[in-house]
Order: sequence, then structure tokens, then C-alpha cells
Amino acid sequence: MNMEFLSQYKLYLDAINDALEKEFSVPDLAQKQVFEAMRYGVLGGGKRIRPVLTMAVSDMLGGSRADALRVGCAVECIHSYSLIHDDLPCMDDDDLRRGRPTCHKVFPENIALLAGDGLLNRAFELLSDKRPYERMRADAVLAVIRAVSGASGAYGMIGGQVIDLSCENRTDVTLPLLQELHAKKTGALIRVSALCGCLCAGILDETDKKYQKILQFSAKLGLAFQIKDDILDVIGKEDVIGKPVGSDAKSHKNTFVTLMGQEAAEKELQRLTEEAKAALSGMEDTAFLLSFAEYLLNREY
Ligand code: GRG
Repeated sequence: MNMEFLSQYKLYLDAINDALEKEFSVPDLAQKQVFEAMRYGVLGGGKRIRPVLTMAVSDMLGGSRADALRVGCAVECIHSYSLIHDDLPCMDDDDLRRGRPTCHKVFPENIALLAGDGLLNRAFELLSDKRPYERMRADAVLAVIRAVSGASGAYGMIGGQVIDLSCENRTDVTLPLLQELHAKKTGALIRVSALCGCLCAGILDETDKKYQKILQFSAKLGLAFQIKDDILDVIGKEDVIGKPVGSDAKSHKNTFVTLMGQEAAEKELQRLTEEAKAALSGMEDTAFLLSFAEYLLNREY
């Protein structure tokens, strides 16, 4: 990976981690435990790809760095909440996340559930609290709130999760349904992260050429991200149990790898990454986003 990209990515990461660290101090209140669980959920690792997208798109289009950081952190709160809830026993029932015990393994399950809820609300507090924005006008802030709440809700991420639950152990899931599932479950938040970058930079018109290009870029990137995740999942499981996902007769997992086969999934990942990059053609200062697409293609976790 080129050094310029890596040092810029690190700059974004440091800014995001510092801002989250400050936002999530633990007050000495009777309900202290939920703040501790929220802090645990939002800090401690993560690639921060969603706030990085917001900041990179905003930077590219001339938005304020401070405003984009604030918006990006709000999106990361929502992402962190979704991970806490997704790991709960009533969902995926996972013990590990980002190499550490999941939130409900460290805190009581009811507190982990409430910490997820707390993070969701905190995202909107962060967007709408009384601290002034550096450059964003009220209509842009409202557009961010509208876009983020829509992408996280039942038409977006939650909708995708519901489709996912309805697909569990089914053997008749088609590729278009799997694509729709992931366009909502993971894709909606990735798309809105990038589009928030446009909103931070004052591009509110959805028919604007730049907005449309960023939408295309992030839609392709979101799907590519999920395919890569499915491929990494197979590699991880092969390492652990010596056989690929899907070969277990007791459970059928619907992933891009099980539906398309690994080779086709890898080709599709390449194709979507190229299409994402091509969507930016004609725009200026795209170097970081082009490298970011490559970084996601080649990532190992
Ligand atoms: C339960 C409300 C609710 C929603 C669940 C998005 C989602 C819907 C669940 C997340 C669980 C999951 C494993 C989704 C697949 C997409 C994925 C790989 C998410 C992890 O995102 P990364 O890789 O995580 O960006 P880091 O740790 O880097 O932040």
C-alpha cells in the first residue's frame, strides 16, 4: 500500500479514536455501568471505515474536517451499537468481537442491550447537541440526521438484519436476495457514511453529479466489502476447523461464497472494486478514496 495513503488513513484513525475517547468518558452516576459498556463497545479497535469514508469524502469536496469528524463519529456509534446487538444471544450469539470478549460477555446481557440502545441515541445527540458546527448549515445537519436515521432504520440496516434472520438455514436463498440483504444490512451504513461527506461539504442536492458519483462509489464498495468479509470468514474457519464454511451438514449459511463459490466471489469482489473506482472518474482529488477501495480489497481482517 502506498505510504501517503497509509499516513493519511492513520491521521483519520487517530482523530476518530481521540474524539471517541473524549466523547465516551464515564460519568460518576448511578447508571455508570451502561456508560462503561457503551465505552467498551465503541472503543478498543475497529477499522473505522465508516467515519474514514465521511471524512475522506468531505475533505475531497472541501468540507470542514471538524464537522466531518463529528458526523463520522455519530455513524461509528451506530455501527458499534449494531455490533453489540448483533452479538447478543438472541442474534448471532458471538463470544468474540475485534479480538476481545463481546460486550455481553463482559457486562450483563441486559446492560449490553441497553448500551447498544444508548449508543444509537448518543449518535443523534452528537449530531444535534448545542455545540456549533464549524461550517455546516442547519439544513445540512438536518439532512445528515435524516439520512443517517433512514439508513439505520427498518428500510436500511435493521431491514437487512430482518431479511438475514428470515434467510437462516434456508437453502433456497437466491443471489439477488442475498444482494438485497447486504445492500441494506451493511451497505446502507457504508453508503450513508460516504454521502454524509457530501452533506458536510454542502452538497445536499441528490441529483448533483458529485453526489451521484459518491453514491455509486459507496454502493459498489459496500457490496465488495461484504463479499470480502464472506471470503475472510471462510479463510478464518478453514484455519480453525480445517474445512470450509457450508460443509457442515447441520447448518446452511448463506454467503456470497456458499452461493457463488469462492473463485466467482473473488472475481466479483475484483469487479465491484474496479467499478467503485471507476465511479469516481471525472472527480478531482480522488487518490485517497481510490487507495481506500484497494485497501478494503486486500485487507486481512
Ligand atoms: C442487530 C440492529 C442490528 C443490526 C445488525 C450491520 C449489522 C446489522 C450487524 C453487524 C454484524 C456483522 C458481522 C455484519 C456484517 C458486516 C460486518 C463485517 C460488520 C463488521 O464491520 P467492520 O469490519 O467492523 O467495519 P470493525 O470491527 O472494523 O468496526
